[in-house]
Amino acid sequence: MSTTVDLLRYDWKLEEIENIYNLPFPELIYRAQDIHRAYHLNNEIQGCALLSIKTGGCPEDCAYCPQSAKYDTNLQAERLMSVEDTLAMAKQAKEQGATRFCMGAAWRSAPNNSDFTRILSMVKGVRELGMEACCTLGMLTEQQAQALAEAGLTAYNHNLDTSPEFYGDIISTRTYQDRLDTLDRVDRAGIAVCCGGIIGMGENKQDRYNLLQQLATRRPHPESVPINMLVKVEGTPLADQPNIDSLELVRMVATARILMPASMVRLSAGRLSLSDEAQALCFVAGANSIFMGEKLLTTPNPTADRDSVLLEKLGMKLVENHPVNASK
Ligand code: SAM
Ligand code: DTB
Ligand code: SF4
Repeated sequence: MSTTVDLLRYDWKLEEIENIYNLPFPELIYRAQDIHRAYHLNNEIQGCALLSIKTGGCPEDCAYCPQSAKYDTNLQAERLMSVEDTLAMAKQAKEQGATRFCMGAAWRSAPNNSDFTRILSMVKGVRELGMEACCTLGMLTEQQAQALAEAGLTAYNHNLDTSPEFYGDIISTRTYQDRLDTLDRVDRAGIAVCCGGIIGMGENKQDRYNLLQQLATRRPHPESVPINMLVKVEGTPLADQPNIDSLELVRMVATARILMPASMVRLSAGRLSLSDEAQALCFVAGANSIFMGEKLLTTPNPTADRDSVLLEKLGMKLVENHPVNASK
């Protein structure tokens, strides 16, 4: 794919992003689909499974997150899962058709103790199952990123979530620069970056363009870009946010696809509140990955059965063997 990869751009201007996002809908979808077809098999979706390996009790104050210890969300905090239980879940996910297994921990930053060694064993075990392994553990040091790379980690998820300008309204316990620093360490360790954001937190459109610019001017582009729609959880400061129009989500997906042609665009949290039609539009707009299984980290998600009915109706299928694509 060297010729198409050569066409990737890293100098997107805000005005260009705004113009793409606001194109007449048919034109936007046409352009996104055109680019999607040049870089991906447009009838295939990658299935990723998500497991919360360490739940709740997080010291951060992310306003959207049910796992923050600052909010009373009725969530039972749990210690780090065992390697054995984690790998049993990975095996099950593989049987359901997932090719990537994502392990999430409610940490501000990855610890430097036996828990981290356990994570390395989990990563090795997932890779031995023939799956891609992804982790999201909070901030990482250079050494931790290196150790994860050596254990065979495929990708590290670390979201920028929103624009630099709006970030302080959502999280006060860390800075945007903290996030960028970890992303750079992940890049330098040679691990693929999975980085995206959330819409529906009360951000304005400018914040969405700014987030997209942050992502699309990274070199290389993130290997995968999760687009989450806020899952409103009682007890969090964002519990009463108004619903967003699903067509805004489609615009966000389409714009991400146009700006970052080779990346996987993952239709992430929030699918349970989307109609089949809205999900289908997201796929047409270039989303080519989903989280499978009845639970995200702590909130519900469509079941694998329900997704297979949807994909069947759309004449689409899960990717059988997804090699991490080169987005450099
Ligand atoms: N603690 C680590 C961190 O924040 O990087 C990893 C886990 S954290 C739960 C992973 C991502 O989940 C967040 O960056 C955010 O984008 C997403 N997320 C968390 N709660 C969400 C919600 N209620 N709705 C949508 N996305 C959410
Ligand atoms: C991402 O962007 N979304 C996933 C994954 N990366 C780790 C997490 C969504 C979490 C939704 C809220 C919950 O289930 O706790
Ligand atoms: Fe903690 Fe991550 Fe949730 Fe923020 S998003 S409160 S860092 S688990």
